[in-house]
Amino acid sequence: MNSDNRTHPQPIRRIAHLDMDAFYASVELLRYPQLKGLPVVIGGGRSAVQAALDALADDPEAQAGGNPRAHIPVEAFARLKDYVGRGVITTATYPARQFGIGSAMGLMKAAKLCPQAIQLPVDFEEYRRFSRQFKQIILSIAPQMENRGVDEVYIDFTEVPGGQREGGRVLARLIQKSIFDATGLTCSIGVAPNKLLAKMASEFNKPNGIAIVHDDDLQTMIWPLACRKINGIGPKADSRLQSHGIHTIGELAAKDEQWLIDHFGPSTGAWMHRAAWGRDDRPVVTESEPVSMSRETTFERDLHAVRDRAELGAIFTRLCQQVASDLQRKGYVGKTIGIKLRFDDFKIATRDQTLAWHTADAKTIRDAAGQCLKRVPLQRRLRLLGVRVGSLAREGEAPQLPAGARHEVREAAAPHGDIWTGQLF
Ligand code: TTP
Ligand code: MG
Ligand code: MG
Repeated sequence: MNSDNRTHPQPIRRIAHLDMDAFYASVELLRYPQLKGLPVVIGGGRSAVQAALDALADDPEAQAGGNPRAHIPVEAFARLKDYVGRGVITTATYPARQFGIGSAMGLMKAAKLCPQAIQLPVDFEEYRRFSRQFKQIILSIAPQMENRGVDEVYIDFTEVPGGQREGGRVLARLIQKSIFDATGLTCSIGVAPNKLLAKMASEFNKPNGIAIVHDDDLQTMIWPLACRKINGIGPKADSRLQSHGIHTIGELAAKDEQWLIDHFGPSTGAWMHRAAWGRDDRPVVTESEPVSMSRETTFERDLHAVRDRAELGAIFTRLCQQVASDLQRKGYVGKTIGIKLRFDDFKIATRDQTLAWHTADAKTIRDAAGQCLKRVPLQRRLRLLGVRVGSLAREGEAPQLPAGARHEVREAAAPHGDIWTGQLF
């Protein structure tokens, strides 16, 4: 395949898959550089770190550098051999992996393989922070990016300047270097004609590697791999394929499409055939930052504000809890709390109010939404109730309510938020 764009009226589709190396562990090593090169696993709740940090509180040298954690002696960290409990490993450093340790393994089982490995507890907040940071860097270079979880993304290189040079290697190198320079973290990138092949390619040269796959590399680079390497073929499908003597992607590709359809059904069978031949048209789906999050529900029967007060109140509270948990799960806080009502004549009313601080707290949202509700005339029966939180900011990037303080939810003086418009939702 021609990797140069000049002779083609349409640029060749080049899709990258980027995956961070030993992500949780690598983030931890940034603040514990003394653990570099050692077997380290992340998982289990307990931490020996706090006691060690307390011991350094009066050590001027440790406090001077801005990261006292870097001064904790290696001996002070918890070892796998001392672990008791049912905790599971989220990830392990590459030196730990040499002992056969990996994700999803019980810590006590791992202790048998490598008793001297250092154990650190998970700190999701820290991983999310670095996750946001590396994705921001990618977006500043290549705007067509699809989030695939905390440590990986797809990137459409097709139209990005330099995205076609050396099949994508030049741009991949630039992204790797930019992420490393800004964060100290390494990643691996696969660039291929589509997402399916890019996902496989990003594993080829892990860690800190780049792999380039073109259409005509299918036979040499993809077909020798185990079927499990296809994202979507899990252990169950794999063992069924094995029972038919199909172990590699090449063996899968050699099967008749109809045979696969007969054995795995029309949709899975046809998909397996396409995948084995390296075909995949799925676009890279970019997402913009949400401006608001809302939950609404249509009642099974129309409810009356007074006669069905208890039922309405319970539904209202649940909606607020759901929005709050949506916000918390996705890492957002919001400042404008709004409600939407639909009456039995299908007319819609909305009200909102803006708080002094951002929040993702269910009770605060419930209080503010309750104030909004008081501003709506409620003579008619209700068909629908909705709660919305807008003016969103990333958690940690908006001014937070001082610890211990309570949100002031105002009794709003003048109604604001037009009645009969649904545009807030
Ligand atoms: P992965 O990208 O699968 O693994 P990794 O980044 O640790 O290592 P690799 O270099 O092979 O990519 O997962 C990303 C993070 O997700 C990982 O650091 C920890 C977490 N995770 C779990 O919590 N449980 C799991 O079973 C897996 C696979 C990952
Ligand atoms: Mg990873
Ligand atoms: Mg990953």
